Amino acid sequence: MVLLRSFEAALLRQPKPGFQLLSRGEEAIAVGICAALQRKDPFLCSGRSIGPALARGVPPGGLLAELIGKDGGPNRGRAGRAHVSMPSVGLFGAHGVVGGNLTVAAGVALAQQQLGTGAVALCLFGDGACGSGTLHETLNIAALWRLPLVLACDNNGYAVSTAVRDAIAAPRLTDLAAPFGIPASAVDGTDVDAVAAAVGEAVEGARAGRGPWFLELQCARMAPHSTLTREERPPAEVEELRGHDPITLYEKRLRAEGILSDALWAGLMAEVDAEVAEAERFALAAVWPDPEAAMLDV
Ligand SMILES: Cc1ncc(C[n+]2csc(CCOP(=O)(O)OP(=O)(O)O)c2C)c(N)n1
Ligand SMILES: [Mg+2]
Repeated sequence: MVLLRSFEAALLRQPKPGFQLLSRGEEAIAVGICAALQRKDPFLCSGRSIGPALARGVPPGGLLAELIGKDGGPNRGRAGRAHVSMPSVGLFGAHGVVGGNLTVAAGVALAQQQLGTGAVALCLFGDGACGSGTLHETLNIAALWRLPLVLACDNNGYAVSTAVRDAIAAPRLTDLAAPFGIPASAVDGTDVDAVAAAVGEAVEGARAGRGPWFLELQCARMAPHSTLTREERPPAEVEELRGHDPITLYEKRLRAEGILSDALWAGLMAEVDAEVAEAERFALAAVWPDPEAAMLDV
């Protein structure tokens, strides 16, 4: 989680950081999910992909290069955060279209079922996708065919500046899974252990053939919607969100439990600083893509 936070700070230091959707405040979701997945489990995420991509194992240097448009990224700088993918580490893509990853994830899950890989697909999408037809189509077909699919909704309360309560008629997002008979649970998405436990239960249930599961991961976005969006939420509300910082909460808990000492914390910070510095060196040294190659693989 500290690596994710520090990586994003390094990204913002770049001369042209680009149009980015940061994972600040949502690190426990990315890390908790990826801790519960096996390497063979395909993971799809939304355009808020930086934390999820790092947590899944995309090398920080390559990801930074990708985000600033360098040839050294896993997609040679042509995908950016909206479409970054790296199947070799199990990242079956970020998806820039809200709700667009859900039907793709159903297909990926169907492939696992038909090929008998024993893998479970996990699709991470935002609350903004909950009003989208693709969620309801995916819930239906996943339930009907008992697909090995976990649908994990990152509920940070907003789609840009539209609050969930102004966009979704269901009182609780977990209600959306009920008509299809899909088990659903709401989880504190600022608690990395709670996320890992809930995702682990859902993934292992799907792996055992019990079909899909819907998870609502409740969290707080600690930055404006994007690096190019001004903060539109009420100042008092934004101030209150500081109390939901998943890193601070976990640090406090680990200290209280006697697991984390000052020395261990300092060591972790030094490790992360070195990893991020190395990522910056890699990304800065990477070459720009050849303009001739712009339309390749499109
Ligand atoms: C179909 C579609 N409509 C609009 C957009 C523009 N857009 C990008 S992100 C976003 C908000 C998404 O909200 P949510 O799903 O809650 O994810 P969050 O940004 O909160 O992580 C919107 C409307 C888009 N990418 N795709
Ligand atoms: Mg949202």
